Amino acid sequence: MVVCYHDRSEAGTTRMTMGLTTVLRTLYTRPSRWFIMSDTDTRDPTSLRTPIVAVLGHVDHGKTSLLDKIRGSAVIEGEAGAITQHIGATAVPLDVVSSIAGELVNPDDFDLPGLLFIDTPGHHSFTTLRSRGGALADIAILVVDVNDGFQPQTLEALDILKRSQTPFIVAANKIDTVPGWNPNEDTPITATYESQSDRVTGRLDESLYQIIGNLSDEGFSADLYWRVQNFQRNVGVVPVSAMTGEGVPDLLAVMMGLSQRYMKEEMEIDVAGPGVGTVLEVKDEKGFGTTVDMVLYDGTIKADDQIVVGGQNDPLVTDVRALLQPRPLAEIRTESRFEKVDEVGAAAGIKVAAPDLDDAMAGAPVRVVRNRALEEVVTEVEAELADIAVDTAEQGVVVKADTLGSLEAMADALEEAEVPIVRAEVGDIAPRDVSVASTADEPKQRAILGFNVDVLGDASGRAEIDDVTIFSDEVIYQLIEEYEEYVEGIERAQQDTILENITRPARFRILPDHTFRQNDPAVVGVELYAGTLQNNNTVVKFEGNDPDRVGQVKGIQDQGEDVDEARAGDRVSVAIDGPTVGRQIEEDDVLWAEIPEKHAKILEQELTSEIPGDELEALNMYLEKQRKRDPFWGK
Ligand SMILES: Nc1nc2c(ncn2[C@@H]2O[C@H](COP(=O)(O)OP(=O)(O)OP(=O)(O)O)[C@@H](O)[C@H]2O)c(=O)[nH]1
Ligand SMILES: [Mg+2]
Repeated sequence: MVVCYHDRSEAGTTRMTMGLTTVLRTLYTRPSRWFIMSDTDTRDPTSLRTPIVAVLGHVDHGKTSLLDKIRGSAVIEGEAGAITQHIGATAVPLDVVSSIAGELVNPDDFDLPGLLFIDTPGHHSFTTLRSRGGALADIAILVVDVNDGFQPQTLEALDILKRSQTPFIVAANKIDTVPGWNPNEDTPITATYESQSDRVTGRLDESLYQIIGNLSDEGFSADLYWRVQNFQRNVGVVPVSAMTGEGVPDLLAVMMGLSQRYMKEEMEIDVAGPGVGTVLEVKDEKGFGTTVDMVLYDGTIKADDQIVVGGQNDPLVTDVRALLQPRPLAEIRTESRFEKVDEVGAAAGIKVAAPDLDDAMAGAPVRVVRNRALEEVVTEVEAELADIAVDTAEQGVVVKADTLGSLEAMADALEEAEVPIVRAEVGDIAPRDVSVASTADEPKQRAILGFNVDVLGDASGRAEIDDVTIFSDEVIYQLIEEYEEYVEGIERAQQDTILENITRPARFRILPDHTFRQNDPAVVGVELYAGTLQNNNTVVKFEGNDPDRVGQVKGIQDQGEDVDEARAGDRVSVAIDGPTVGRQIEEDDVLWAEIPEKHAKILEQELTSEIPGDELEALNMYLEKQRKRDPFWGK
């Protein structure tokens, strides 16, 4: 499926200024199931899996509340039994979607079995949600708080959606918090919108247009969902409240419609085939040891299957000991939170208990072996892992991340920022990472960038001793910005020290009637035309283009005070050891500080932006003279 995101032109401001009410009326005149194509397909619906929907967004913008609301609404509709709570996910079957969405969804129009929502906590990296080199989620909901607007993790989520080409819609949440809002529980947005006062709708519109504008700034053409004709070109924005349920029918209808229309082919799977999935989290579970929470996106997994799981080093081969699902709420009093199941089919969230899972990595592939050669499956897992592997350099920074997916995203972002990586691994920052970082030759590479990971106690002490800087953040671009600022600081300091050790250009003239002493040393009054004259500078005089060394500065006095240097515009007296006034030098002569060729090269190639304009001018004149004699001088 091709998703075009970079068409900014369609979020035209003229359309946006059109009153929402006017627009909403047009929704009524349009068939409510506007996004369904005529469906003459007769494929066996049992071979279609549930689309996986990732719910993303900034911390506290209401992702979990939205899913709770959907579950809660189902209870009210008497459909609670139909909703199954999965590990890390909630499965909502089509008939439940339809009963919540009311007339917006007619189940006869669909053959997809429903939707599987994956909730991603704001502080967690949703980059875990990967599969076979792409996004694990087939489609996503980006939740944005209408009061809070775009926040760092909103931008991060957008970036990941863009990179992975995942289609998405935006849920503009918490519309009930608009001052004066008159709630109409669980109604479609159109109905509740019409019952609000103009003042209230005006304020809501403002927030919504702000969000649409923010999306456009990020390169996504967006509009309120009922105005979007082509969801492959435009991002639909759905105003909702997870608190009152307003707009939730619309949200479900759009998700269902989009999946059916654009994703049906990708949902075709071999239902009974060996399962394929992605590790969401590796967790210690009392009574089960190390378990993995995974999302199965293809085939089935059975309680007696052999599986291959991506590990820190090699693929792990192990036998499933138990498949665990959360117990329904009513049965929570029993000793275990989980109930064992014999088999699950895609798409599903499931906890797998098995021996030897300690080295499993979040974001890594899981494959069921079943009737195939083990070697073949191991090779498949290896190939997937190799696909994610980060290219490392001889020298560079150390990168740690919580999951394979986020490691990959970090590596991409660092490559873009032209920051080389010496080592990239999933896991917390440990002392041995500090050891690796401390071997870097360049100070700016003595750094560890940790995304969503902890710094183990002894690692931070070690880092201080070894002069390694640790950066850690929960937003990738912020992490990289922090590091870039640090590098800039180091480079500035380095240039300052280079500049201290380099001879600066200076051009000056001996003033007439200012010879205070003829020689040993000659003391003359000078005026600096350009640059910085420093004590101990060698002084040259050009005869045509040939520089003649005439002596060395042995003291500078400004109004009777000894100084180390003089700047352009200054008039100072200078003691020059070597020449005699009237022989090697004369009053009115123009003299120069000699710039060693190596220094001239560094100045021209690295420091032109660091030195003052007059000094640059002196440098260029000096270079010009030298290069007339020798075109390669200082190159
Ligand atoms: N008034 C109002 N409050 C809401 C709404 N949605 C969520 N909240 C509140 O916002 C807070 C955060 O909601 P959550 O659902 O936990 O947010 P989240 O996005 O899952 O947060 P993380 O998982 O921490 O990233 C809670 O106090 C909710 O009650 C809404 O539509 N209206
Ligand atoms: Mg949450």
